[in-house]
Amino acid sequence: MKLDEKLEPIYQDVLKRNPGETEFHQAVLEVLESLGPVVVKHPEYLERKIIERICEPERQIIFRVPWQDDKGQVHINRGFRVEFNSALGPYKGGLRFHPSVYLGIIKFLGFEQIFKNSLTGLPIGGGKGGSDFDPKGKSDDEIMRFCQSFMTELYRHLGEHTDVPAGDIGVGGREIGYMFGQYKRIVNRWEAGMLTGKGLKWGGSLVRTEATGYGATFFIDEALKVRKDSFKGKTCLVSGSGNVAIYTIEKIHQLGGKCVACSDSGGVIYHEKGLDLDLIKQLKEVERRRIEDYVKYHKDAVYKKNGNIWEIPCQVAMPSATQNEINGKDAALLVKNGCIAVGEGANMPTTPEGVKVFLDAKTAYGPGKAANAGGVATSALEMQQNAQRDSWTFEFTEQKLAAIMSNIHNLCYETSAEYGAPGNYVLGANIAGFIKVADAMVAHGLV
Ligand code: NDP
Ligand code: 2IT
Repeated sequence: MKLDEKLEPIYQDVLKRNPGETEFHQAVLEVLESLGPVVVKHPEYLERKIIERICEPERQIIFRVPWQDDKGQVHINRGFRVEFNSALGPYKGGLRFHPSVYLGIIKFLGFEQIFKNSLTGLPIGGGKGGSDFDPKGKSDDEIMRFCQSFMTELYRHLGEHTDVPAGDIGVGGREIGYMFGQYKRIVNRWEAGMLTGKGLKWGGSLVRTEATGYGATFFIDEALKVRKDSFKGKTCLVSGSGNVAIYTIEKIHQLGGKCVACSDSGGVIYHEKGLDLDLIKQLKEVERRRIEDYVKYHKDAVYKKNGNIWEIPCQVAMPSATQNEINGKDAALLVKNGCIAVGEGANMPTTPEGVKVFLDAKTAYGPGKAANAGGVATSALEMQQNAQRDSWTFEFTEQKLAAIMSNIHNLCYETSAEYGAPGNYVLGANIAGFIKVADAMVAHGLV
């Protein structure tokens, strides 16, 4: 797609100012491609340089994280927090611990987060952080020491009204616990609202663990409803086998679909009669093992080392592992094999070539910033409960999540229709997410 001539120089400037950050470039281009008709309607966004400002993080923090392993060896990692945009609320977004993390990854995630958080309708700005630390194979003590060292620097930038991190790849309940403990110790305050994804016994919210996967499934359920269809009887693929994947599988099964495959960075599990979710939870959440062990318990399942999950025929695909995991070829294969809906639990899991294939095929394609917004939305519900010193029931919180996802779906659908492409959720999400932030920035003056 060609960029609007007024937006092209802005994109060129982003390329020049952020050399080598390819994922960030990709995320910016995808949003700018949708904004052509918006700046025609709203020349004030160009006059006030709103887009240039949105592409420049408000603050970027990079710091050293020294820690000692169980043998006493010293290791040095790099920590990041990119506080991207606070027009709608305190910076909000997860922390990712993965060896592939560098500034370009955190900036793409932080940039996406601005629009995602805007779509939730809740008062949260956009931010993201993390480290190139690799949690794989580390002992519990090593994880704790790393989290403590990470928080010993990051704490000074956080606070319930300033910046509120949560989990992402490699960061779950255990890591949030260690970081909360260290923050509390340093500031000498029990400040529940400074982190989300907390344990249920100390300020966490029911449904936060399930929220991203459940929410992505609710979004696609809404998109299927538009087509007078549902999950009932659908064969589904869910990539990954972490937090988002597990609760996507759970909700799909509750809605009558059948997930036949999941994966991790080592390979793919295919189980034709449907995945055994209790076993996956036991292996991944309780024992922290690899997904290949699944076949030790189910002789009729197959494990394909380095396999490509997208080769398996399905009607619904839910990429829930990482960025750029579906390329143009994978997308074409999915469509050819009868896939009618794609819901992105992961952030930016489809390459630009893949997105084009889905849009051309009129696939019900829910981009990450809309489809996976249930996680951060439920984080905002956790903050609401913390502020009220209250805790809500599972049913009440899940109903709120379902309503939020339905609203996001409808907002994206209506916006896509208003801009002449009904059902193009990429356009709908980018435009609706952007306009709310842009209007707040106009209202706040030149800051
Ligand atoms: P987890 O760490 O719980 O799980 C990640 C899963 O993805 C693992 O199975 C992992 O396999 C796989 N994976 C990670 N990196 C790669 C890679 N480079 N190649 C292949 N597989 C990979 O993370 P989450 O489930 O929390 O996050 C998954 C995705 O969802 C991410 O894109 C994240 O940004 C997004 N997301 C998460 C939210 C949340 O609330 N947690 C909210 C919204 C989006 P392995 O163990 O082999 O590395
Ligand atoms: O990508 C995401 O939205 C997340 N990792 C969740 C962020 C949050 O603050 O709950």
